Amino acid sequence: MKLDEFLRLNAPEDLAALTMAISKASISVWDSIPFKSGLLAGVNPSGETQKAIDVFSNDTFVEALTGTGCAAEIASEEMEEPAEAKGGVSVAMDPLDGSSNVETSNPLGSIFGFYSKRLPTSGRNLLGSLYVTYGSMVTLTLSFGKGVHRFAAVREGTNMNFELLGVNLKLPEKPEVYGVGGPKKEWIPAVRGFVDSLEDRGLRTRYCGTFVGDYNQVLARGGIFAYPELLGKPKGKLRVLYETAPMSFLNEQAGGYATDGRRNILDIEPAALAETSPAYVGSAPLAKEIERLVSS
Ligand code: AFP
Repeated sequence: MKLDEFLRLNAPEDLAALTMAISKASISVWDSIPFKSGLLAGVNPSGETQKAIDVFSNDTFVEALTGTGCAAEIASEEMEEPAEAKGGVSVAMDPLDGSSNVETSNPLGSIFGFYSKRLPTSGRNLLGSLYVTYGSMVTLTLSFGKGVHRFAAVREGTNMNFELLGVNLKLPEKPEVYGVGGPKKEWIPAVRGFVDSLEDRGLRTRYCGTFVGDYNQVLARGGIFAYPELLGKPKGKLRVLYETAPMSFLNEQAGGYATDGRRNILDIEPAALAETSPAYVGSAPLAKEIERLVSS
């Protein structure tokens, strides 16, 4: 089944239009990576160096989302202020997650959260979320609150279309992999102890340095991804609105749980667009275990 048909049957009209626009724009982004990577083009609001591909991805998605008439505003990791539009859904996005993976051709991704309220707001106001992976395949994994479904881009003549790859994805019961970001020597003690115990339980490290790539492995194999609280960085690195809340929404729909170490990530009320939080996302028993360890 093609993405547009699936959306016609399973999604509200506005979310369907936004998702179709993202799917088309994601192919342009993917196509452009070899041509636009590696060129410096400024600094983003968090002070990180922006590459031309970051700027291109941002602009491509903003234009596509605005064109649907369904977005109320579009907030992005790459923009200081949201782009205002005339529709009803607030969209928060990380247009190119893991851009430091470009040169090495490791996986990249894009993350989108569809919120019913003006931003910033809590993940409890998410209507749906999706992420795209640019890896061995271009995949689009989405949830509108009724399970998690995945599509893969396939070529048909001169077009690329997204075809259904899997429905109602669930985290496997037996966890197999874990990936933890940040410098190991800066992990708080609870995280160090937890990771040692994961090793003792036979889980294997899988870490590619892109949230969506690492989470994608957790969804397929069971386990946990974390960008934890660090000794000098209690709020971690990942942004609540653009990254951790949309992924937590989807992870919950796949039967998992996501915490900042003290509470469900979906309960965080971010005060600013770029607010960050530690994130422990994956199989529910493991995420609840690290929450107990961090909060005790
Ligand atoms: P970049 O977009 O700068 O490559 O950062 C990616 C990211 O935000 C997230 O996708 C990764 O999980 C995390 O950073 C990796 O950070 P570390 O390199 O500190 O482990």
